[in-house]
Amino acid sequence: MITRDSRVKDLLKNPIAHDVIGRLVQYAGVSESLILNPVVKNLKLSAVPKFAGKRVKDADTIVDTMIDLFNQEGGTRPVSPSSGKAWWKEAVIYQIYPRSFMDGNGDGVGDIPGLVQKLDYLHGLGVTALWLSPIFDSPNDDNGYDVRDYRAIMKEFGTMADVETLIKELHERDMRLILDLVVNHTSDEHEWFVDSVKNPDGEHGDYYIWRKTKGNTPPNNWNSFFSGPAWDKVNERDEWYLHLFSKKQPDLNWENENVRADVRSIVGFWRGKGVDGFRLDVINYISKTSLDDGNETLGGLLGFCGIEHYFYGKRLHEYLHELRVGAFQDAFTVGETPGTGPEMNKLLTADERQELNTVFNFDHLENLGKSRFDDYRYNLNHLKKCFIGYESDYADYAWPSVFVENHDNPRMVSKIDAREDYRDAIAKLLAVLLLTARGTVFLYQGQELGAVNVPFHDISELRDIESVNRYDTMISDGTSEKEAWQTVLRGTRDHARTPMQWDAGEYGGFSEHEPWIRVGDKDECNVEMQTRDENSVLSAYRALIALRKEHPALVYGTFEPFEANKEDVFCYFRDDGAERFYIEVNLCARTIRRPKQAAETELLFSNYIAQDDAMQPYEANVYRVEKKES
Ligand code: TEU
Ligand code: CA
Repeated sequence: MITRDSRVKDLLKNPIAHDVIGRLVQYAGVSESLILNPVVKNLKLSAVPKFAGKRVKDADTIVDTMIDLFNQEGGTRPVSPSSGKAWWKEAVIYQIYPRSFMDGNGDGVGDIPGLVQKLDYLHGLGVTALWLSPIFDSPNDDNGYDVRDYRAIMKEFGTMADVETLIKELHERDMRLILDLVVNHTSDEHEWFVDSVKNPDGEHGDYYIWRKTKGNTPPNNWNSFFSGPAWDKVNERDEWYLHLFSKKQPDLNWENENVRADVRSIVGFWRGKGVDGFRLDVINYISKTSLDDGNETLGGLLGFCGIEHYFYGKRLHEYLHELRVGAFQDAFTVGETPGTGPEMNKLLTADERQELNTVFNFDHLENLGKSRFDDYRYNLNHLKKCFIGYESDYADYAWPSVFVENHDNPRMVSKIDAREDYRDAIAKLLAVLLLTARGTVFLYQGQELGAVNVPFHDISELRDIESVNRYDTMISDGTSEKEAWQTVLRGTRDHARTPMQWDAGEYGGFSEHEPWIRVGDKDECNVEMQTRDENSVLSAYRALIALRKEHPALVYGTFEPFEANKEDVFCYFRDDGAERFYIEVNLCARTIRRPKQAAETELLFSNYIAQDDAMQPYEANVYRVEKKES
């Protein structure tokens, strides 16, 4: 038990505290050496506020909130190692943003029949499952992440019959379907919310998080992730409701057991249709420990106020276990869990606890203390450090998910090095790291072509609510148009949301009609071109996926870093006893010395044609290691 009498160094022994400190280093750019400083280490927690002095005026509340958070797992037993094979551990899952994948009916918006036309392409690529960003009926304030009806299909995407066809066609190809379930919040047009507004004492009166206040100030100081306060007032009820995302995305009240029963019934409905798994949107936010004010210092560091009250809420594990036992059962689940750390993730995914199968950790997406809106060049040594963390001991207890792209992030190739000369090598380097990783692999549409960021001209070309709100807020706060635009352009989620580039046609082969969002560099980068080229990024992905499927060592084998302390190279072995592989990657744009490795090897894949003593910029190789006959 941690109390105000505990010392800072005791915190390092508490797994939850350890995670929280890791979060501060990753997201707030707090220096590790500050915490490890001998004077700080020996401070009693009660002395921290005084030590922090006037700079952190609310240090007392941080200390108390954190003590509660750390003690949350006070009596929790450590988890045992996880083992055993499963289809989802071996899966190469391809994420589709349905609005932008393929337009089947020529209205400029992607749809399910369009996707069905492309199943042979996906099967040929070798991916074994598809995750579809939300396809449910929605007013599209956040492109489907605001659900109006969980049992109906978004009109623009097609019909229930189309989805049934998709499931059948996938299963015939031995592929699986994973749906995106958004149940931290609904749309404000969902019938539950409409009824909740009208009938505070009715069946749905308590389905959302409503609070009264005196006057015109919101119930607390929390921020929405899409700018502005996380509360909005409804005059009809004379109350405020919580929305961590847009005001058209009210948060559900999970403390109400009818809400939880309804969510279980939605899961049952889709399992009945043959869906194989679920990606659970911001699932770690569902339990709100309290509605107290967020700590302003923490809020300032993290960019959003209030997170400490819901990113790892008191009842999170209870809700997830209830869902697993009562609804998911053997369906696959991957939780989107922004902000949790490795020890928390072990508790969320350990086999014996029956909560989730795996979670997305985001630490590797940005360098320490950086956000996607910052102006900086990504250093791949950080990715190495994170991947070593995920794939080593952690993976003995909690099966990782590995990915570098999704619909919420600019393209990874652009983040690392925007120079066209290196595009091909970096795209293939990422393919090597993912497809030889110990974890479930997630690819995002277009990644298999080496897609890069889109040179949008101005705010009128962007569609994403996050970008548009952020831009407007910056302008109204007095930022110049130029600076606001450059910031939003760096981080906009729309880089990943432009149409899939099938060929060099006017709209990239995506549609006959002008698409809902502009197209990227389809003349230089498209499926048709890369299919013909055996050295293309697409061909590399195909080869590496096939390699992974052929060799279980690349999935289940041990992960053994080699020369881990050397900067700018990332080398490791994968070994399942039967076979051994060696992976060797140059993480920088310089030619570097090739690390010496004694075993005899056979080269299976390289992103360069010829090899010599030095490693070329971003060179990445996969070798089979000759096993000595014993
Ligand atoms: O994202 C949750 C999330 O925390 C972020 O990655 C988010 O995209 C945002 O940029 C925070 O600054 C999930 C979905 O993946 C995202 O598309 C949705 O907009 C969001 O939840 C709300 O449902
Ligand atoms: Ca369409």
